[in-house]
Amino acid sequence: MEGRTAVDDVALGREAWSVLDANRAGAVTVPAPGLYPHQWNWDSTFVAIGVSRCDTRRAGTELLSLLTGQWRTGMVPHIVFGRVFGRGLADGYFPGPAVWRSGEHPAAPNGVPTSGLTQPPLHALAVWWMWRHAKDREEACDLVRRLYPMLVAQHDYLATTRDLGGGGLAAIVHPWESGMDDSPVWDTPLDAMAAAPGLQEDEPFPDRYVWLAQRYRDSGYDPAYLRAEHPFAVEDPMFNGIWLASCQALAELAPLAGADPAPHQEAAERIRAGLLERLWGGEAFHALDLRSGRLNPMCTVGGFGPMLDPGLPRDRVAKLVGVLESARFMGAAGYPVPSCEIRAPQFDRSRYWRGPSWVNTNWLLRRAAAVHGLDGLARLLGVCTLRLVRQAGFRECFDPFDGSGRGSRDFSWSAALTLDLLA
Ligand code: 2M8
Repeated sequence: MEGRTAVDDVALGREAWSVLDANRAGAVTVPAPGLYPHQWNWDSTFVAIGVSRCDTRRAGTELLSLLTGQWRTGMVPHIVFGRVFGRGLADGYFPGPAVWRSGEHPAAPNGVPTSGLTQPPLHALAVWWMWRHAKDREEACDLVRRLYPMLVAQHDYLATTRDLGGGGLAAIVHPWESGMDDSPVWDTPLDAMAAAPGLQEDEPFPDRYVWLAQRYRDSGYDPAYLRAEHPFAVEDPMFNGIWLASCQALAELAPLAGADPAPHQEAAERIRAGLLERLWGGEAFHALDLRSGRLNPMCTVGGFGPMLDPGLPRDRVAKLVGVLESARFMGAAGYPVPSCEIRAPQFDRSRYWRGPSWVNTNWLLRRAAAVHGLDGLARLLGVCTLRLVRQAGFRECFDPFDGSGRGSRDFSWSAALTLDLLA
């Protein structure tokens, strides 16, 4: 980047490592000890991606420790609770183990309290990233062999229990599962839910979120309940775009584990067909609310997720890039990419997933641009993201107009992905 020197990059890299070390307790790197003092699912995949060029072992232990929370159904929970930073299991974050009650479920791991929801399945792509960039090839191959069956179980769970719409895509059953908790995309299904018995129409966030999680829990985390009754079921383009990319990663990793890549390639094709048939809205991909049967008209950063697929038809890629570069997103933001389109009435430059720019989604879009050979766009996304962290630090998210930091400081995925962007 203009005016920066290799020395500046070395210093930034050192700062990133010191954040990651401060946020680490044993094998686990938490997102931010003050706000999120347990292990979070996709946060750990971003940490693994970021450290993998320098420290294969740390990338592996991060993922292996997350997967100690995997349920026997294959579901990888969105939070794995631990006694870290001198805190108790129930400390520091609500809803904690007493709400999820995973210990009462026969499929949950023994002695490892977890949530009952999942998050975007970036794990196989993270393992592929670790294997692709590892200096110690033997250690990386060994890790792939250990992790492979867990990743297969995770993908099988999504393909069976979560194909609630029957069209080859996985449905999320709670906004927390998207990783983009308060995105305006969830407003409509949440408002529709207000009619459900037991919920007041004016129930505030996060009460509605807890209520929804408790309903699922009270069903015994039952797949049949999810199909027939659960009021929130949405096919999200980012979740499914990430899943598709992870299927492609698993196909490449399968031979290392002595397995056949074909089922993963077929799964990727099924997801691509599902995305194109079900979530394409003419200019971008949109979330499909399975309860109302409607595509959400809102365009958010999640709508670019399917661009992670190198096999996405070129005309769709061109349309997506048109929207991404327009004044709806990058064209009017000093610090891309806003999490919600700027012209939307719900856009809010300082509220988490309702407007601010995030390092993890910028990293995903940079990867998406790279797989389509859009080198200029990929470079721009990398440069702009590094400018954000240089100016404001490793914040959780950033104002897309002036680049000022929002949310937690010294946030793990912002530090980890900076390491990857500097490489
Ligand atoms: C945020 O989500 C948690 C619930 O999972 C919360 O708001 O309390 C999101 O940004 C999510 O993507 C992230 O994984 C989590 C921890 O960083 O925080």
